[in-house]
Amino acid sequence: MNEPALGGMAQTALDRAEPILRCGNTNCGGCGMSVALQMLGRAVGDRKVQIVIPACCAIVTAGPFPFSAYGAPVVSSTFASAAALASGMAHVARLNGEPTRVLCWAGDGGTFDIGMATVSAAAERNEDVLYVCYDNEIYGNTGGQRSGATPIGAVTSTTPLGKDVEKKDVIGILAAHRVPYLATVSLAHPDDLMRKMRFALDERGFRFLHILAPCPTGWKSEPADGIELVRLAVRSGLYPVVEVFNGRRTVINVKPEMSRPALEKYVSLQGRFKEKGADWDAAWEVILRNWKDLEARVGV
Ligand SMILES: Cc1ncc(C[n+]2csc(CCOP(=O)(O)OP(=O)(O)O)c2C)c(N)n1
Ligand code: SF4
Repeated sequence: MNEPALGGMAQTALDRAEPILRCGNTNCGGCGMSVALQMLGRAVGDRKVQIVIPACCAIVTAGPFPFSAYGAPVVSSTFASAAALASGMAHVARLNGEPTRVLCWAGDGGTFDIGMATVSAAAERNEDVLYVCYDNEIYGNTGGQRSGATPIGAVTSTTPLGKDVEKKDVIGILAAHRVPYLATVSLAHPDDLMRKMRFALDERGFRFLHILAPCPTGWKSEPADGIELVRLAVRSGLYPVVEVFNGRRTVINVKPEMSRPALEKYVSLQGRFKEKGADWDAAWEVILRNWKDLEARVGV
């Protein structure tokens, strides 16, 4: 069976018996997390995986027992304990001599905020876990409250006038733990995405992937615009596509155009920035400052 065409990505045989995300799931149309799960299934291929999912949209995706929308074993965890649970499962797999790779698949609320203590602890101990955060920049599953990942200016159900503090630098936080591998992943750059997912699946120790995951429901955007939104976020410089090895060596994988019109289009395609009217100068300043920090890390 051949994979359907996927952007510019080379077509390869689908060697996994069934996708990680099966059809018939309940995710909203145009959900970026769904796209990311489909890509994960392709990256996993015939590797054996176990997935820990804390409270978030992705655990609702699993559906009611005895049915599941997942084509891999999934353990549902509390918000705060996903990384701790996955650490234990990875040790059991190692002690049993199994080749199983253990993953966490968590939202930004469960990563940037409520799960951060166990993420930090697992990263510090360098547990053999791949932690993936799909970041829809809100607590999507419970009505779209703001999280530490919500960008400044975005209207959420708890920031009706727009959030007034900046998004947390989760890559900086994880880099400070000196984990073997961490990367940001763009759904609009499938070759880079697939390479990173496969590398992260096979690498040992704590690995962290961050995926910007458009959420039409929370972002008040058209379901069909999700990938274009990610492309605009990358082009504008808002979403740097990078990887960091051992917390020290940072590589920029996609050179952005640093395009202010791309930022303006990114914002105008979403309803969540409309409340206050966008402060273009402030938004642009944040992007330029973040890039200066990033280039200092890279040593440019
Ligand atoms: C300790 C705790 N507080 C609150 C909740 C309710 N809750 C379940 S899912 C969720 C939102 C999760 O947000 P996020 O991690 O960003 O994932 P998303 O829903 O956006 O996919 C909340 C607040 C909970 N299950 N446990
Ligand atoms: S609320 Fe957002 S993240 Fe959750 S299933 Fe819907 S589109 Fe996906």
